[in-house]
Amino acid sequence: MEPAPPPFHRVVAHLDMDTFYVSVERLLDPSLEGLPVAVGGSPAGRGVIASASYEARAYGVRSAMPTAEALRLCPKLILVGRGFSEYAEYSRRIHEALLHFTPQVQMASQDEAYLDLTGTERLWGVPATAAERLRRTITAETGLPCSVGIGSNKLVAKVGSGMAKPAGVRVVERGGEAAFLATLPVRKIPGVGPKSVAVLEAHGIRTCGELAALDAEGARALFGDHGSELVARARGESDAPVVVEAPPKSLSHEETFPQDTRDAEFLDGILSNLCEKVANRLRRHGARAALVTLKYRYQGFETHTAARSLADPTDDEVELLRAARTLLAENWNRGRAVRLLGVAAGNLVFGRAQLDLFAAAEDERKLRLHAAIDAIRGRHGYGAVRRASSAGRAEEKNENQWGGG
Ligand code: DCP
Ligand code: CA
Ligand code: CA
Repeated sequence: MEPAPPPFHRVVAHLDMDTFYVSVERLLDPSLEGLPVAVGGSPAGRGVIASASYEARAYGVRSAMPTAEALRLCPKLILVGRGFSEYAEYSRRIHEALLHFTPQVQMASQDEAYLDLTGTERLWGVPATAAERLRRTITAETGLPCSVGIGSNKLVAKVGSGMAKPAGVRVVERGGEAAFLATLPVRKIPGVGPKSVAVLEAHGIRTCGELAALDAEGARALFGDHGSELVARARGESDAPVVVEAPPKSLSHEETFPQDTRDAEFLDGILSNLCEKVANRLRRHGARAALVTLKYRYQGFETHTAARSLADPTDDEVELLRAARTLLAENWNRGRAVRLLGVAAGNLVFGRAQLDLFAAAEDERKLRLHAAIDAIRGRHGYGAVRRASSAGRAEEKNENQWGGG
């Protein structure tokens, strides 16, 4: 008889950013550190709290609470908020930093992700080590605090990250899933909402352990076909896969100017900065572009694009810039003021470039330079490293993704 195959064990991590919106606000304005801060809608407009700092939570302020009520509980509450595009940008940075660990990344919401780290032990260490590395790296690269749970499936990893907060890690040992959940209230199980909680409580079931002890008949009596799955969840069992999104078709950045301009030097600086950003993201994705598209807008929303193929796909900002400059020179009607520029990298090729022998030394030098630049930008933002041509201009305002990204 064939021996039974060894059981297949997975290692799944769940990352969740701590007080995500508030943390982004604090990164952009460190004077908010240590204060009761919340991001939320205006109390007049019947807005609600989206994210609250721990200092605000100490007063009972919670997310989804009406802002007016939050202000009653905590009159000194500082309400902030810069709009969703800022948070989306950080979400993108988180995603790209995670791809550094494994391509097996599923963004589950703006501020959380699952990673399938199965088989990465030689690279990132045992689960406890990998989880701590993940936490530190994401915080180092984004400047934002986060927490990580790790275990044999998505369910325990997610509950684990919740328990690890703030800025902690929680490891759920293999085989210890049911024991890990046993004392927790049933509402901690992802997917168990207030309705299910009410049904369970009516039957005297409060903890995961009590739910886990239900037999098939009991579970069916309470929840029908769904019952046995619920009991399995209460035992910490789940085989839901980490679902990786398709790789991007293109990566792009654009910028709208406060005033329309014919200043060629200014536009060149913008192009340089956009190419730096696009190149940085290409490298994060392990992608190279075979097509560069320039987007430009005149007054009255009149928008054009022009594209250029590259003989050798690249992730180098200098090469992107060369193509973008040519496109601008060939297409821009210099008599007309420009209000937006964008650069997109398309026809992406994934995987390391084939280096020829003579180019290898030069390429090695570039790789090291890129790694150093990306590391500094990760820590200090884009203002930190600037080529001469993009120095000295005003900080960029609008920046978002366009094209097939
Ligand atoms: N969010 C929102 N509206 C809600 C809940 C959340 O806009 N009702 C936004 C704001 C949060 C972000 O999503 O910052 C992430 O949601 P979380 O539930 O993960 O909450 P936080 O990250 O703010 O706090 P925690 O540290 O508890 O995860
Ligand atoms: Ca969060
Ligand atoms: Ca979350």
